[in-house]
Amino acid sequence: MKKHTLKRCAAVLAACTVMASAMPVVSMTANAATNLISNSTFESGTSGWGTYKESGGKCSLGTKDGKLALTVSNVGKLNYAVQVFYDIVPLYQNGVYRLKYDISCTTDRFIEGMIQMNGGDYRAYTWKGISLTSEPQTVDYEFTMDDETDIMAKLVFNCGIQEKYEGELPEHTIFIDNVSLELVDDSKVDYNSNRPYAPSININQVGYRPEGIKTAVFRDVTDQTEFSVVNADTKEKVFTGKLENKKDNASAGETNYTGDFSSVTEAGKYYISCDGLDNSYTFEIGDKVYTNLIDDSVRMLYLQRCGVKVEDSEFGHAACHTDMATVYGTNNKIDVSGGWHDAGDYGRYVVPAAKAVADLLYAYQAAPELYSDSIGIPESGNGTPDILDEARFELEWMLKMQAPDGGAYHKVSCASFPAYVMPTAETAELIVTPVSSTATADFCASMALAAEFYEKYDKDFAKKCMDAANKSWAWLEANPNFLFKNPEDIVTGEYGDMTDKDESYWAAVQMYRATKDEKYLASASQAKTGLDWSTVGDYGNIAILTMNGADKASSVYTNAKDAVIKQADKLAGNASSSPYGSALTKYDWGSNMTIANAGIICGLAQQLTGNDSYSKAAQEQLNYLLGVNPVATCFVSGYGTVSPENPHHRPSMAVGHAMKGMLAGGVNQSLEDSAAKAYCNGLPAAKCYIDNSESYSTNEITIYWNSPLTYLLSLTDKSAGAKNDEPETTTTTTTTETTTTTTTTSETTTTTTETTTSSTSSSSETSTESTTTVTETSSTSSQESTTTTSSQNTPSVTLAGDANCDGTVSIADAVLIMQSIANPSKFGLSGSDETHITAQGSANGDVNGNGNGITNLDALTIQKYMLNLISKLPE
Ligand code: 9MR
Ligand code: 9MR
Ligand code: ZN
Repeated sequence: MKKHTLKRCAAVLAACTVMASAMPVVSMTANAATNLISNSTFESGTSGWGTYKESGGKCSLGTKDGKLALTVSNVGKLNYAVQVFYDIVPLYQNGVYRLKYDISCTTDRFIEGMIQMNGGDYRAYTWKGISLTSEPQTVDYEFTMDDETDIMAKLVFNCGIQEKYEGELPEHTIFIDNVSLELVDDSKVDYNSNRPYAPSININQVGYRPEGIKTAVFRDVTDQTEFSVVNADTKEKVFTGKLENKKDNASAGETNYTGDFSSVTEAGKYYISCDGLDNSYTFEIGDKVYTNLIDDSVRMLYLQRCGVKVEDSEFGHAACHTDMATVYGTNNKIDVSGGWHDAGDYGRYVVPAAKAVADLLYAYQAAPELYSDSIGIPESGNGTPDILDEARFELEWMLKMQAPDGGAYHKVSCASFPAYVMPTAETAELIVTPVSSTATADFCASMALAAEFYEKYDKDFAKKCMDAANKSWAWLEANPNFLFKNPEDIVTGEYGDMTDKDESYWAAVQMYRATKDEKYLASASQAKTGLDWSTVGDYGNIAILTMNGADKASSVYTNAKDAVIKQADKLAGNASSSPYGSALTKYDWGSNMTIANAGIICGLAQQLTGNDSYSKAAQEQLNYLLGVNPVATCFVSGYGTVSPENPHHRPSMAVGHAMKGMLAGGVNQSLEDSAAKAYCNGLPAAKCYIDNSESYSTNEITIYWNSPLTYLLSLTDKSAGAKNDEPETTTTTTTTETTTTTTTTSETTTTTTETTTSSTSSSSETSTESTTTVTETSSTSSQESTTTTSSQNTPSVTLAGDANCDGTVSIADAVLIMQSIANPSKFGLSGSDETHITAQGSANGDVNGNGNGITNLDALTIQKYMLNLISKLPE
């Protein structure tokens, strides 16, 4: 074949096999004939390479004599039961590639080498069967990428069982070296063919309430100064305004202008025009623009129901996950059927469930008239608003998750995530994991809240909830700081935590609200914050601030109010300096929840003060979610012009298109999955989102991302708060304290604001919380003094017994000590991952008085201390 000269173009646009219009523009450098495999000679280890095992396959990966060495001890039951792979190679349609590698094996055997789709039908774009011997052979050939461009393909060697061989292979090692993949001819590549459309004018694609804040965001502006709002039916210009607020927006990598058209209030369909730029997508103004969205955002939860038959023309299914579940580490089987599937997976977890339920109940409380009894669930028409019926479905399951002693089991799921199948096809054993104090406190708070809401509709159920709340409160008092970590053999969602102080605060205030008994407030002297699943203090604040007849002079009320307003000042400040109105300055996994949470805090601040700048910020968060964002996406599936079509959601993936009404996780600057790494590499932080079903870190959906959307839709409605206590007449000043360093997910006390360390991506679920001021200050300062004064290997004790250095002594410290002994590679002193015990922790943990380092006796001593068998540490 005649070679064409390579184009000299340096920067090209990545094409995309999915959803061209919603894909962010990705620029990549396609250097002629460079090796697309970064670690190809294995001089410095296996980095970039990994293994996959299933169906009995067993292997280990390392290097030997400068070669990649895969030792296969069991070929398993499938050709791909053992795989060694290199992830993320870009293949452009019509590109001619040269693939080359040296390969040999200690045993004669057959394997397959290929580059395949990572996901979907895992098709091979190129495939070679190779008979290996101990003599290294060089595989070297060219192929043309005939399929659509795939910039996240995977180079894979299938080393599982091969039909050609009968019987078992002995343990053997496969050596691979000098791997190279080059694009040798791109003359037929059309790098622009799938170029995503990035509109120059961004608006809320669902639309605006007549009285709502309406801001169009412009980019790609050259010399334009004016824009118009055009009636989409009559083409009449109804309003002309100025482009304002020019701003270099570093987080989005663009220069923006905004155009305010809030004064357009007449119902109708419109678009924005601006000479030289494409018109915006069409949007609506009207009183009812969010009616369907409000219904679908709740009905989506119905479609996530587990353990019962679900009726829907597309997503209906028979009852799933109905088997009895095994209590972890025992032979006990219990019935924990029911509840909602958490997300794109089918686990059911108490911690995020509590957030979801609280959002729904408070959403209902904030604007009851928005919630009908006719959204299309089995309970529609029963006289109870459907949002309450739906929340009750989850609460009934949560009740089953309460252990006989009052604690709440942390979660129920299979040991690992299933394939991309409908829920009924996940039939592996269900496992209920141990109780935790975070789950129990969240459970307690939800039940106390529920008791109040269902009293009017079903007294027996309300009583059942209150009894459960009381029992869990008693458990909590006896078992503080009983934190959860996934057991090693369970890899589904962890929802772990570093502290349960914010959960306990919420439970305490909610118990007070339910009982009016001030004894509960003894442990609620400082307000906490957070509407996340890991930080929930603001639910305690909401409990007191929206309580009927709350004593507004009480410290619990004023602390809560101060905490909310302080956060709202910060968030509204961020929003006003962002062209897109975003209250966030950092985008983590689930940032759309954090946006919605920010809107909720601002909405509450508006109710507390009557100050409309908070209401503006709240509405801007809603506008962001529905299209006013740098990726020009309405993040709710099935709404707006461009919305997620390929969510990481197993039912949608199994059916082949997106379920309606689901809020995607959204922008995540940490690139925590292969698709995000491939498509968002090099993009500005606020544009790291990809509508690809493999992108679970940007495009998954969850029950607790939809629920704050629902709450925000309530709080931004003009009816919101109408039935609540009147806002106070004196308007609180909203000057922002410039020293505030809180992030939206961090916990703060009302007296001192704490900076949270922001996490490396994958550990974000456990690291965004800080402990109380007192503890933190003391442990920080003493750690500092340790580094300067004490000898390097034996830090002086900061808190005897505090092996995990979280500022408190609890059973978790004993557990960590035992883990560090039983499993030193993961928890021992020699590693630096967050799972490992630190030198400081080891010093703190040596409490049995013999000073010889941590042993199981130290763990025992801590347990004795927890049980009050000894009165102080060290013993
Ligand atoms: O499908 C899983 C999703 O629900 C989780 O949020 C995500 C992170 O825990 O993991 C997904 O499962 C992936 C797993 O972690 C790694 N192998 C591929 C799985 C499917 O993408
Ligand atoms: O929402 C969770 C996010 O805050 C974490 O960063 C992430 C990684 O631990 O996990 C998310 O929760 C996932 C859960 O573990 C499994 N079900 C899907 C959830 C959403 O992706
Ligand atoms: Zn199920």
